[in-house]
Amino acid sequence: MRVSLQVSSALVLCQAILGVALPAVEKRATTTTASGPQFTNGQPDDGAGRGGPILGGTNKQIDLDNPDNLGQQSTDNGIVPNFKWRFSDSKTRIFRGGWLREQVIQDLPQSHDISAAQQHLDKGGVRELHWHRVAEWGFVYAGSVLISAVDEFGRYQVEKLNYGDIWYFPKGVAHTVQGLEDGNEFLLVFDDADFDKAGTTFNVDDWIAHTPRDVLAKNFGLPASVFDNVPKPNPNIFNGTVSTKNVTDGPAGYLSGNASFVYRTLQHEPEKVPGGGGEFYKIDSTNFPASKTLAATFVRLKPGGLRELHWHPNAEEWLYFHKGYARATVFVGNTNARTFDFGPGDTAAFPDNSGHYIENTSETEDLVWIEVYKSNRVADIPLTQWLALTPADLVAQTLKIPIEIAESLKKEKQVLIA
Ligand SMILES: *[C@@H]1O[C@H](CO)[C@@H](O)[C@H](O)[C@H]1NC(C)=O
Ligand SMILES: *[C@@H]1O[C@H](CO)[C@@H](O)[C@H](O)[C@H]1NC(C)=O
Ligand SMILES: *[C@@H]1O[C@H](CO)[C@@H](O)[C@H](O)[C@H]1NC(C)=O
Ligand SMILES: CC(=O)N[C@H]1CO[C@H](CO)[C@@H](O)[C@@H]1O
Repeated sequence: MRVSLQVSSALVLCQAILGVALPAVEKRATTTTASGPQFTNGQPDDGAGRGGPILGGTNKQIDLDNPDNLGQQSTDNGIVPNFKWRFSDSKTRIFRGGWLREQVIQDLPQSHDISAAQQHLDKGGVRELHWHRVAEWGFVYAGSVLISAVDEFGRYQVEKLNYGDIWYFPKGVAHTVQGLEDGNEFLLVFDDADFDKAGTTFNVDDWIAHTPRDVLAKNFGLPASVFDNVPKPNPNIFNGTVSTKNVTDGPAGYLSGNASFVYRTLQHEPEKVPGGGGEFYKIDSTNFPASKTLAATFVRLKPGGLRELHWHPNAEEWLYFHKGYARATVFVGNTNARTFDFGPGDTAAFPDNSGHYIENTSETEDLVWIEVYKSNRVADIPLTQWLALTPADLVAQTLKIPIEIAESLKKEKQVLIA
């Protein structure tokens, strides 16, 4: 009674402010409620008396893509911050030679450990020579690129990378990347969330342009006029021609074997996935020794598959969704949980140690994503394995389930359940 009184006084107020009558709205609300849950129609209405239609401004497409933001999951509870960022909401910086769009802590404040970007290089396009005060990790998902790097010992590496290949440049290692095919694109991940902070990236021409000319002359033993055409401001990405020169005679040799900054994911066996739900590659310092501050997985989950309920004892989880559609609920403790819907180009950061799953919500399409942790290793504890390796009677008493069920739980990690 009190509710309907409030509603009708609100309506009267609206009518007074807008100078219009709103009976049609009221009628639509009643109709909506009568026809079952409206989440997949983009309305926060469970069809059973909770919620109602959105009458104000809204982005219909985003509502349709994110039914869980509309309250679809009745198991969600509490105020849980947003853990998702769409690269499509980033400002794309366009250059001759390619483009770049980032996700930094100012975009996704819940990503405390990691920032990231998608970068595109045309054939011959160059991400100019530079270094960072943070480590850089890259995953090629289209075309192929040339990477070139030099470390503190004067060791160097020049390699062509293709789909699925990964690079890791430790903090401070000098490097550059060039696109080799008609279209080349990769994911960049950094082990610091505040990537745009001053003092994070150092570009070669920016430095040269801001060094006294007499010092340049002395440093290189060359006339200062050699550097008259160094671009100001530095372009970041520029169009160029594909490199044909090799580096030779490095006094400290080539970065190979365990010192290599390159890991060719698909040339290795995936991890064992007893659950049979897809493929799971782990790339961390146990198989890619250079990658000491970032650990990753590359996952393909079949339609209907589930990345089993688990948490990570060692780190916050950063995610990039490459293909397909997903749903994940993040349990953050103290009765609080929130479900998110993900599609291609979405990123996310799940809090350190929060419980979660990832489900493929497509009937037909594989779900492909990348997880990155600011850690030297990938680590998880699955719910099922935990319960299976705890005295069955304690599990049964805690969850009020039959002891036979507690005794039958799988002791091996399932990882991806079909
Ligand atoms: C880069 O773009 C500029 C401007 O269009 C053009 O003059 C130049 O020839 C291009 N360079 C290469 C290597 O394609
Ligand atoms: C550069 O090195 C690659 C790989 O070692 C070799 O195949 C290629 O012929 C070399 N190119 C030149 C121009 O020396
Ligand atoms: C390379 O690293 C792996 C894994 O850390 C280690 O088992 C192996 O002994 C190392 N090989 C060499 C030649 O150092
Ligand atoms: C093919 C298949 O089983 N797809 C499932 C994907 O996940 C959603 C739930 O998130 C199910 O509704 C689909 O049936």
